[in-house]
Order: sequence, then structure tokens, then C-alpha cells
Amino acid sequence: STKPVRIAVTGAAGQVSYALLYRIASGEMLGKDQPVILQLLELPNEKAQAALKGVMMELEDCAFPLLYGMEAHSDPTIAFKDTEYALLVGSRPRGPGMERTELLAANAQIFTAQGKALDAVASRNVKVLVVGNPANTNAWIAMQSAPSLPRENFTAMLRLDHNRALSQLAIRMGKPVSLIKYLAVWGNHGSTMYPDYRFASMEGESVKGIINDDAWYKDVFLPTVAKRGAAIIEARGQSSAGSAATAVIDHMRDWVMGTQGRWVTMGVPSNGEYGIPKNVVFGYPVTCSGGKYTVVEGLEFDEFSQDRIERTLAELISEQDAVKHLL
Ligand code: NAX
Repeated sequence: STKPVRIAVTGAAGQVSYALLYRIASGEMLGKDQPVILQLLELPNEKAQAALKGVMMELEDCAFPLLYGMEAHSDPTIAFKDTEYALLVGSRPRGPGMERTELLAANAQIFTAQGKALDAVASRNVKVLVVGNPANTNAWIAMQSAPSLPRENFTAMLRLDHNRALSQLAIRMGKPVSLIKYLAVWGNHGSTMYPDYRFASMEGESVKGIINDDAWYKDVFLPTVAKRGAAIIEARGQSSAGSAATAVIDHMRDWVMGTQGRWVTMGVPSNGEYGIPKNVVFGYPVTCSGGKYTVVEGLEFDEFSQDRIERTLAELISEQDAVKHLL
């Protein structure tokens, strides 16, 4: 269709957004024939708003044919008006000496307000992706704060973890990433996340069988994926931005355009699949088609994977417990 769609992006002057907005405006997310209007949200302070203006000037200077409009906002109830996609990238980073509970509480406040704003003014079909950490719990909070919107439209980003895991497997096998199918990442976007290669295949053969090295899987692969964010900060002096933006594009494009049977990982509110309590926003392998995702069901767990699922669930429950009195 040539009617433009409204896309809200929060944290729009931050570094993930700086890598993301150009790609949305060039059509990488929703296709090369879909015009877009960007509704950008930043903190109201002068510095953030000035930086946002600068980003918008650059976007103008790109003369993107698909970019039909841009707006700068500091109030989510205006920024989210009629938006069909909401990319919630901005969140409160951990400050020096800040406790985990303080951080969770600060973000609970942000995502309660943003959930309410979506509930009040967004398109009734808005598709929401939470990137800002703690992403799963923030998505859960926004969903709880938006009772009139479809629960299943609130998702959290685990795609960066999925992509990191894919690349590590591909490198290990000396094969292109595109040949690997049926990889799953379970649970929380955090150190307990569980990249699971037991079902993965490459050209019809088991990836686990090809690699045939359980010690590598447990002692090298799992920690490499789990600590990749820290390794990037160590090397680059800044956290992942280009790869995070790529994961946003992948997550949204696949959700909207479908995966043609391929598995991808999305953090989605549980309907009880695999014994995860309802509504916990949990990383699951999914397939997408017709603008909807479906959790892959019927997979079996062994003792190791059961333990990993329980650990990542415990982390999510403890995050929820720390904030639920604030909702
Ligand atoms: P930056 O600090 O560069 O940018 C964040 C921006 O958000 C800032 O410009 C800030 O002013 C703005 N902001 C803060 N609170 C806001 C609010 N209430 N409303 C609107 N804007 C607000 O961080 P960046 O590197 O861009 O990362 C953004 C978020 O993504 C962080 O929370 C980060 O932890 C998270 N990440 C999550 C990933 C994932 O896989 N789920 C990977 C990438 C990234 O680290």
C-alpha cells in the first residue's frame, strides 16, 4: 500500500536508534514500497531534544523517498498517537552505584507510562517491540499497563542473542549462517538466556552432530553468547548498537512479512507453553506468518535444558517480583 504507516521510536537520540532510523526510513524494515512516518520520542531535557533535532536533520539530508514525515516528541501520549509500530528503545541505564531494584523501579515507571500511553492513543493493532533493558520485564510492564490492546502484540527483543548464537555456530562449522535452521533461544534477554542448538540443522544434518563437541558447546559457546554484550563494550568502549539495530529490523520484518517456516526467537507473553506461567514475556522459538507469530510447540527437554529453562524463568520471576507492587 502507498498509505504511510506511523512508527514510534523511543530513545530516538540514542546510539541504537542512530543505527536504526536510517534503515527504517530506507525501507529495510517494512519493505521498499511502504512509506513511513517517524514519531520520535526523547526525554524532555534540552540536550536530548537538541540531539534528536540533529538526527532528524540528518534523516532529512538523506532524502529518503519512503520517509513521508517526522515528528519530535517528549510526551508519549502524543508520540504514540495512531502508531502501528512502537519500538521502545529508550530506557533508564544503570547509573553508578545504582542497585538492581532501583534500576527495575525506574524502568517500571517509564514502561507503565508508555504502556498507558499506547493503550490510550496507539492504533488498536499496534505491534510493540521492547529493546530497552530489562527488555522482557519492561515489555511485561507495558503489556500490563495496556489492557485494551492485544496482549500478544507486546514483544521483547531476543533476536540479537539469536543472531549472535547463529554466527558462533556458523563460524565454528565454517559455513554461512543462512544454512542454519531451527535454532532456539529461550528465556530472558540477560545472562541466563539459553541458546539451544539441539534442534538446529544445516543442510538437513544435525548441527550438534556436525560439531560433536559438548564441551565446546557448554564451556565456549554458551558463555560467548551470554557475555557477548560485555565483550563488545570491552572492545569498542560502547555497547552494541549496529548489531542491536539489525536485530530490531530482523524481528519486526519477520513478524510483519513472515519467516516462511524458519524459526526465529522472539520474547512473547507466554500462554503456558512449556510450563512457563501465563504472561511472562519469555524468549521462545517462533515462526511468523500473516502478521502473527506462533510459538513452536512439542519440543522435548533433557535434564540440562530443563535446568537452563528453570534458571532463566527464575530470573524473570524475580524481576517481576521486584516491580509488581509498582504497577
Ligand atoms: P543510549 O543511552 O545511547 O540511548 C538511550 C536513549 O533513550 C537516550 O537518548 C535517552 O535520552 C533516551 N531515553 C531514556 N529514557 C527515555 C524515556 N523515558 N523516553 C524516551 N527516551 C528515553 O542507549 P542505547 O545504546 O541506544 O541502548 C538503548 C537500550 O537498548 C538500552 O536500555 C540498552 O540496554 C538496550 N539494549 C538492548 C538490547 C537487546 O538485545 N534487547 C541490545 C542493545 C541494547 O544494549
